[in-house]
Amino acid sequence: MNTTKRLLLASIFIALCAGCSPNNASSTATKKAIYTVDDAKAFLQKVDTDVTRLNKPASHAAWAYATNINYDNAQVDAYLGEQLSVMWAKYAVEAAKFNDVNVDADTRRQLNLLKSGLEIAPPSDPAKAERLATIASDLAGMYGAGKYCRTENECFSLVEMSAEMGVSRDPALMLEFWEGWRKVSVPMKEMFVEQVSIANEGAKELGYANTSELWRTKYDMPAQEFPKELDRLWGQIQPFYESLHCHVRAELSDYYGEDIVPLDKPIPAHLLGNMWAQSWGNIYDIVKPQQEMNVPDVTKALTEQGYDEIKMVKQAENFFSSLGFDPLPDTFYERSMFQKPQEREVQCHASAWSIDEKDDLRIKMCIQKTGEEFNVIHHELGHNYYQRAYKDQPMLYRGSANSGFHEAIGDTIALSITPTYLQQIGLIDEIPDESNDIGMLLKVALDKIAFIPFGLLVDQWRWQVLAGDITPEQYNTLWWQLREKYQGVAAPVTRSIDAFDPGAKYHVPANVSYTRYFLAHILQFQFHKALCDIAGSEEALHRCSIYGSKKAGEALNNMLEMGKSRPWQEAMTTLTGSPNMDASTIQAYFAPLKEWLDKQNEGRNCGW
Ligand code: X8Z
Ligand code: ZN
Repeated sequence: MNTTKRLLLASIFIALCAGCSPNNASSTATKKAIYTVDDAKAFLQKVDTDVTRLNKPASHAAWAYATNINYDNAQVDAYLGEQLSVMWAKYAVEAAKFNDVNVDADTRRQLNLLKSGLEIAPPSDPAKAERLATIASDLAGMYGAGKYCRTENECFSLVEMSAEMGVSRDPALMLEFWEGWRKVSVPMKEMFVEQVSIANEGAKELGYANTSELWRTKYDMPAQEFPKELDRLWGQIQPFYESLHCHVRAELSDYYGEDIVPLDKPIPAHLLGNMWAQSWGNIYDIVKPQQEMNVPDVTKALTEQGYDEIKMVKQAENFFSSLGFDPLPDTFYERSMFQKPQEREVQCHASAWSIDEKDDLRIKMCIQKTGEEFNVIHHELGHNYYQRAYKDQPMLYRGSANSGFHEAIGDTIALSITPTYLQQIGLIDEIPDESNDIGMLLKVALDKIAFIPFGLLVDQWRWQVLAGDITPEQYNTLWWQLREKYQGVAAPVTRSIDAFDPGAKYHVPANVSYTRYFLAHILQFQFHKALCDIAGSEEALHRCSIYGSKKAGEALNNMLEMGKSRPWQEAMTTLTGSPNMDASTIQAYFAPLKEWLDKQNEGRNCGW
């Protein structure tokens, strides 16, 4: 997440002049003669200055609230978030006056980015805009401060329950936490419904049918083409996912018994080592090959080597430095939040910030000393290095080529955390030979391939919700239909009529689109391959680490510096030589594992 996060928040007081509406054809016609190319450029300059100026205090307020959830910080966060999104919406509507001016391609791109830049658009009715801002702030606070209380005196935070879901093998405890966490989202539903309705008014004022269309319009292709592109990519992955699912279900059934994991049904969602069943690396020990495999246990290594939170972050920074990126500023270490403070509520969901869009970079995490979190640190730093690389672009280009790119950079680097790299930095003693590769590939697939259908379905749900295609009564049912359809997982217990399970996933109350992660999981393999080629690696893709390659670093930086100044297809070409997103690199990366899985699955009943 980057600073545009501020623009998710809603707003107040938008003074629309009659005739500025993009839907008002006659007034546009009368005005087209008066506006020139220079006017458009001057307008964009003013937008840049005004938004940049307001973004800074709004970011400080958002940071203060996210790292200290209380009533006062919520007021300031909501107020400044509202000011910023109202300003943006006003300019986005005003940009329509240049619709018929024959501007150059660059100016047109900025005008288009301005129009589609908001996630949640405030309507011009000040009361509604204010309400939207309050809802956004309240939902964020409810998620961040959310707890499950077993008894009056025994409560658990999400961090505590997530940690337990990763290591527990006790179905009753996992079920308790699974259900417990989902109580937090029940009271969110009413506000969420209200938010959808107000945001759709705002989207209409910008000229979109609804917020769903606004969200699908951000990908340098027609909004109706984008879902087809996702279907195509999912089609490339699906057979592999189904093989993985088949193996995992069979092993879980062996472990817990067929009464808990039936062999012809979706997998119960509380048994996969993760609160949302979105990545499954934590159950590697249950599903691993029978043959002994030496797969580095990074969690164990970190503990044995006495790594604390700061050392984990410094080690991740060191990877970027080895590629030739400048060190992070001292203020990064002074101002970041690496640990959950005891005395106050914070939003623990990991995020990366560029507060002043210059050098004030920070991350906010409640770091756990695990291999999984070591990866998340790389993920977050990827955001920070991207933010720094595009900081000199005009405001409207300060972002990633498409949302998936921002999420893919740190993950790309983390794909280089291979046994060879771990040995180089002293975390393990010896590099396992190739006979251990299946184990290693399985571990990566449990994290990355298992994630892909989840990455897809969250917005399949949201697009329908935001388009108003389904009623609030159908929200939870649709959620579980999609969970079953794409992931082959099911709720372990019947969901009550008031359940709002999507709200128990951070990005729903926070209004962060989720397609970004689906795309990132495809892009990161393409980026990894391109960088390995540039680094001159002769290893198999899953053994390649670009650690220390200045050439790879330079190639990566060339793409990062572009920000969103060009269509993402061009950024893609800059690094990979091809303008297309494509999952065939994933197929190549995991080819030996697919073969192994298919052998394991012989004679098994697959599918759900
Ligand atoms: O939200 C995140 C990052 C912050 S942008 C930690 N991720 C998604 C999630 O946790 O659900 C990374 C992978 C998917
Ligand atoms: Zn991220």
